Amino acid sequence: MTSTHPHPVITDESPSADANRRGPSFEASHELATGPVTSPPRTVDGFVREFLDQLNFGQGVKLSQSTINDQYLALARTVRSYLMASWLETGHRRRKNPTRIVGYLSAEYLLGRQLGNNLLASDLQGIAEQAMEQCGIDMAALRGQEVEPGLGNGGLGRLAACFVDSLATMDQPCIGYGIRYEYGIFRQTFVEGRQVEEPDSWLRLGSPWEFPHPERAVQVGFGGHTETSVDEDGTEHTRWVPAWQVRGVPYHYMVPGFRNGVVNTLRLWSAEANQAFDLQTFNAGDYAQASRAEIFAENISKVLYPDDSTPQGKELRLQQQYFFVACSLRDFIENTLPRDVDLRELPQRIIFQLNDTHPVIAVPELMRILVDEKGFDWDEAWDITQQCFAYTCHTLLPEALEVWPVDLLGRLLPRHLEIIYRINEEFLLEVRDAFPGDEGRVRRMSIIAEQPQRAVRMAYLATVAGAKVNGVAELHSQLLRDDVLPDFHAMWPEKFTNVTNGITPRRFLYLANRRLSDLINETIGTGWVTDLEQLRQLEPYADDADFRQRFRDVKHANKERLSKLLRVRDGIELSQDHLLDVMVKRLHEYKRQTLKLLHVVSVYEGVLSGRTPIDQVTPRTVLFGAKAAPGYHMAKEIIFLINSVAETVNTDPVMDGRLQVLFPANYNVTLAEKVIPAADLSEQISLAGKEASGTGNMKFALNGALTIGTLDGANVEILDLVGEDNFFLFGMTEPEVEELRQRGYVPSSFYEADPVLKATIDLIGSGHFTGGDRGAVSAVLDNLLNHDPFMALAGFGSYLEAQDRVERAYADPEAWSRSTILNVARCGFFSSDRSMRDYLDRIWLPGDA
Ligand code: 26V
Repeated sequence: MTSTHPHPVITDESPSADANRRGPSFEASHELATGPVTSPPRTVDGFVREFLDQLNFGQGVKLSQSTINDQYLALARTVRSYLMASWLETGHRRRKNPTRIVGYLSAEYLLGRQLGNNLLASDLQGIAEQAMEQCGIDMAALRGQEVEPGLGNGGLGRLAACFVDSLATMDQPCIGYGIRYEYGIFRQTFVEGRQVEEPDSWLRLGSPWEFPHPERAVQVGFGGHTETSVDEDGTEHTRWVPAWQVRGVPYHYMVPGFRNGVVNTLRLWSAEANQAFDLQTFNAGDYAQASRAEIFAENISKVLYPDDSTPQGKELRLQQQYFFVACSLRDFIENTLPRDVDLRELPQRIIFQLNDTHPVIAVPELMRILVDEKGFDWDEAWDITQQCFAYTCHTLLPEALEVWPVDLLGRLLPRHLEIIYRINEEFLLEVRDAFPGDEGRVRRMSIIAEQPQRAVRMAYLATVAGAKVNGVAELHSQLLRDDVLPDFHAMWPEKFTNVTNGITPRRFLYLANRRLSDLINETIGTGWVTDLEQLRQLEPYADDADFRQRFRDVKHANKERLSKLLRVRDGIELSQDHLLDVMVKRLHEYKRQTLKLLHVVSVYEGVLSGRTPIDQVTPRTVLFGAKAAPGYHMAKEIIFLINSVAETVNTDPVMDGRLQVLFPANYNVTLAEKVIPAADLSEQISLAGKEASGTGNMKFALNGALTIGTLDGANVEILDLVGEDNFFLFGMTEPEVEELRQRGYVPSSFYEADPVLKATIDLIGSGHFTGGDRGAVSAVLDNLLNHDPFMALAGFGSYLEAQDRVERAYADPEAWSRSTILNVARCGFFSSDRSMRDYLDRIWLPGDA
């Protein structure tokens, strides 16, 4: 290793072997240790008592002296104590009846706030509210005190959070494994229209939902070398001698099922040094060197990488990946499995689901454990390993597929690199066997890329090792088979499957949209909460004028709620009687926020130039929410352009307030829960063939927004279910996109051919939105006119035409309401409960049904 690493410290400072063993004979002989744990009484008085105890004995304050933060922490701990009995009972039940459990391996969990969800799951909302009232406390203020754990970037991390919610609700055993980042996704602010990132110190005011278990810490090695020896039978044995070790401390989080007495566990790992500092070095006066090991270790779980989609090949990121999977495998094999289990039975006990390639280093790690540590021969170990993993791919962008340069990997994990080479060797023999004489294919399929530098292709490793490989929407899975991994599909067609993503109806309908839930409950009962297809029963009500009115009232009230929030949060005024047109998602060129912006500017330009009389403009508010990866220059320029356009359009009297552009900073789960229920129109306008699935699209449809979208990702399936009359479809299909690219796409020809597009771009280029400064927007415009990799200019015409259809439809409130109701009624398929059912049937427990 280079000098960035601490000097080697190999200590075995892990807790004494006994520290994580269960307590002594006490357990066997005392009722108290084995009997059921009882929850506080489920009454308002019982809740108040527990709350005051938590305040007095947990926080050490009296109610009269307590701050809002004290009260929030005490309330959270109160809810926790109600869930505790179920948590312990679930663990106990699972240990008694061992089945194959799901080990969900994900570098990200974008959980969102916990308080509301845990109150909902435990059915304590009513009691808690009355209890707080009795104490004279404003419950809304306490809810507002919680900082959401933003331990993810976007769709992939939020999906993991929805999946663990569904598994608990379905009483399926699952441990979610991940990283307890000290800093989650950055907090976004705007300074003069430009994104500025601030650290997300989510732990600063306390973290009442987590349970640290230092006594269950595990050791993780890094660096060093391997040693090979030959035993008396002539068998070779290899041993990894790491150069240094880091301690992984698990933090447990409750994952409660919806009112079913089940609480699963999310186990997030935090990295610590084995010793705070080297006392001898410290005493010798080299203070910096003395704490090197500590700094190295603690850096590992310090911060979430804020890029989604462009891997930077950074060493720290590989350290994070190995750190959390090494901890998780060790934890499962040594501390979760009963001692007496024969590891040949491992596939009957666990299936590790690889959430994208981030945890794929778990594959050679399991091989290393089985072969080097447990003495299995290679073939048997490989047979076991192949049954223990399945891989989900979440992207279509070639640049998003992770590869690790072999020099980096070999330096950090020398034994793992050897194992990967051997896996590859044997795999390529198989390829040669299946396709004799086809060396081109062998080169294409090799896990090791040779160009531009020798590197391990993690998606290939995952595909070779996994029992199954899945995409996240029908179209995506098809493109995975045809374009991303075609050689692998040719070799193992049965390995490939699809599981369309889903979202949890608990958080994204029940919790986020209480008004709509109440209306639905009143109309069809509450079964939908755990069986979302029951929403179908709403279909006939689309023709009921009274119901439609109530549906509109809900939307109106949700807009009012959002408007209040934005006023306080951002000082923004949201017009109540506008069509609310929303595009919220990570900022990425393929998602085409610029296309949305071109539409906005074209409306404005139409009025400015006199082409459109102002009274013909549909009053509309366009709301953007998006974070850009800090190193993604073009994305940041687009953010600046959106803010510039917003400032000009919002204040130009010529628009008479009919067009508003809002861009509240720091879009996150908490804001999503307020924005989505208020939206009329959902923008899902990625270039076909680029968005793997999308899950925001599902959340909007389920909350009664209509979609304007392309035939991409899960839009295809939404359109299929809701019907063409209830969806604003536009743009090229994926094959049409390919065809245009083949023909040679010249964006400027679209600019020249379409006078509206030309006027729109010219207005931006004139510096109209940037105080006359043409240079300030040139990067975005040059890119559009000369490259436009995601064909925004080619999509402009059909997009504008679709927006016209939107406005005509919106002008008829009854027909619009009918469509929104049908969207809600027909989107039950997108429950993450259904996704989990599909994973169980097709991947985790096939043949079990
Ligand atoms: C990639 C990387 C690359 C290295 C730096 C950190 C990092 C973090 C995340 C990712 C994954 C990007 C892939 C992703 O988020 N895909 C999204 O997954 C959603 C859930 O399946 C899906 O709905 C979105 O369409 C897809 O873009």
